[in-house]
Amino acid sequence: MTDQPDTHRESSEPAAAPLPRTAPPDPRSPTGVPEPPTAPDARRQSGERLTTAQGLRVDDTDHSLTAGPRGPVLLEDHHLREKITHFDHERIPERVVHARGAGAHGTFRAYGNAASVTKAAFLAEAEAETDVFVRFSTVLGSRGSADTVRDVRGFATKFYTSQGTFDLVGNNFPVFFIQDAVKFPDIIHAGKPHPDREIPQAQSAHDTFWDFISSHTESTHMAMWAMSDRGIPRSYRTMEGFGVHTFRLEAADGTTSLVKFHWKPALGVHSLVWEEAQIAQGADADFHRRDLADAIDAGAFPQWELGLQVMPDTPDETFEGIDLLDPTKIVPEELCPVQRVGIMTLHANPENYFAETEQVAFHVDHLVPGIHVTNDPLMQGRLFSYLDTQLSRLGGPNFAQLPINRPHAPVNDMLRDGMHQTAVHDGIVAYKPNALDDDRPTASPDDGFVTVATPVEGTKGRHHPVSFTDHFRQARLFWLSMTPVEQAHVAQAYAFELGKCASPRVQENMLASLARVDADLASRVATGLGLPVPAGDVPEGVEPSPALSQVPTEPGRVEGRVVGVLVADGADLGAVAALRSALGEEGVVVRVVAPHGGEVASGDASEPVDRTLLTTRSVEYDAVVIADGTAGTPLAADGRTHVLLQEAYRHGKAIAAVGDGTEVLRAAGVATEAPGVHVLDAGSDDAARVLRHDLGMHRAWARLEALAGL
Ligand code: HDE
Repeated sequence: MTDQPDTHRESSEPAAAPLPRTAPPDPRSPTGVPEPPTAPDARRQSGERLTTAQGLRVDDTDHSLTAGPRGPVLLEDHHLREKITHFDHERIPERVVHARGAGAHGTFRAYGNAASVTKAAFLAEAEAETDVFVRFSTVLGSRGSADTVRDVRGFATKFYTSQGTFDLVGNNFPVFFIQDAVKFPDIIHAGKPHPDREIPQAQSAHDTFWDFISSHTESTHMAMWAMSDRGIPRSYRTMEGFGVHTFRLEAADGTTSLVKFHWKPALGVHSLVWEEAQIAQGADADFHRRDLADAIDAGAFPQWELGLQVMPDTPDETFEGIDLLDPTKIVPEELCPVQRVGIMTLHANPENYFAETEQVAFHVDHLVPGIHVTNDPLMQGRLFSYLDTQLSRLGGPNFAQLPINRPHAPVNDMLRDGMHQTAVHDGIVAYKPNALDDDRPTASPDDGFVTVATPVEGTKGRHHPVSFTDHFRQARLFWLSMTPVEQAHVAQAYAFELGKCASPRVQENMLASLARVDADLASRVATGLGLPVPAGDVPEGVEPSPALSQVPTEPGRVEGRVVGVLVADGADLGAVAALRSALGEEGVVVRVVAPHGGEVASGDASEPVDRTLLTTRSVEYDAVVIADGTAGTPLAADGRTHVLLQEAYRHGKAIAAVGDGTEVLRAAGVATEAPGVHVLDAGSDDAARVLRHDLGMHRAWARLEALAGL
């Protein structure tokens, strides 16, 4: 590569030496593979001067070339035509699903304890560090849709390992709606906006979605997850992730196990409440994207531990009666604990959304030695779909050469030419075996990827395995595992979603399904819809899995949580500064909210204002403080203050009123003697302590219970 121009770099400088014309190809050199993405030159434009795409310096980019000051624009203006033509082609097709996403770079560090189950080096070698890129997403909405809609979230991780790229293309639910990939177009057609008016956007609350779910009882379990608080995460940082399918791992000694992948967030698993999610769709449609980027910018790097549920590789591929090839089933953690095998830290935001987050291409079939797929029919269909969709989305077969997709392992692939080829392959040999290049590059029977030898037999046919027919047992398991508040949210979510359906038949069909999960659930939803309560047989002897509940038993970590402090000119600003400093030590962000922008002042003290009553909404805060000295100020009289406090109260958030701030709380009609509402004396420095505790518990659960009438 040394005397050839770097084909990836755009520069104002003249090209380097021309391609050598007479030197014979060196048969021992590797093909001219692109520099790995860590080589900065390959990715950057350079030079101080504006140029055309050909490197020609531009004299003026603000005026088209015209014949005279009032004359027609001339076709010969190459700069104008190039600029507009390129702009006309700036957009690429959005993903057919998971179009809306947010990404981040990071590192995965292995603990080394996975060596007993896999020979994949990035998992097996203690302290091995591997670069990663993660893309979180919603599923149904278009690229510009809101973040906080009720939906499944994608959680796709690209591990740039030394043995090649491994992609774990997972979701924040451990199960899927369907058992066979052949139904994927059907469920997505049903979930996407109705094709006549193209509404509703990014919503499952419509007839076609529930028509599909009610007529596919295998979807009942996953729909329970979607209707639970898991469907509206507080943050990407507070989501679990799941590989969903069972994988087959292979250790260095050849033994195999059946394994499910889990991501466990360091901050715990937390969600929004539904009204909050709805408000955020308008108040800050980029709620999750902003939260992730802000946290990384602030140094509150999100972390997840990677966990494995390891099960014996038996001929029937079941565990405790659960068919491990059925993607609508979980293996409860109480039956098979999740063993932590490494930790991922996201520490850098993408520099360019399009280049990285939009162009990244994940594939379930990007595997490394030691990790194998299974015969889960949903997984098998995915093996086809991802490459196929990327060929059209990214415009040809060479998207693996894009910086974000390039493996960090050396590539020598003998794939040639095609649209957007950026490598300059040298030599004349691109076939195997060959004599002209001493049969290079060589295959690696010793440490290459060898498909694990599993027996295959059977009769051809479109089969319906009996072990895939139990559709309600685990839906009930999920329901029984929820606390009363969480159950209330599930019932309310069904009543909302089905309440948005126009077809009574769809509503009745879905109620009939719910009656086979739990009589109380079906009755609550039917009452909400004003329909008769259906009867149904529920599975017997179902044991709950307490690990599925999100209600914490003790306070967790609070980095990146946001506390809003309501102030006005004349308020006790010393206490605000003290609160910021005390909570800042825990990584909590304190934002000053005032009636006006600029600064608030009190005596000699002043504080910069982060948000005004016009630019903020309660959903931006995990807890709210009303400073002493705010009674009788414009803040206290403003109706938006009242709405903010009422919402914080309804959403179970911690509220601390200091000194005469209590009067503001009362004026808003908020109870001062409820769980998680703290009335503190003027001058008290207790706010940081009580908020630290309450933020760690995420919500005042007892208040939410009372509000739900439980
Ligand atoms: Fe996907 N899925 N999927 N999916 N999926 C795509 O690939 C597909 C499924 C998941 O941030 C597409 O490049 C089929 C399960 C994520 O770029 C497409 C089936 C799980 C992402 C596709 C499934 C997922 C995708 C669209 C049924 C969790 C976003 C764009 C057999 C384990 C990745 C693309 C990103 C994206 C097909 C089911 C997760 C069309 C056919 C189950 C996180 O190829």
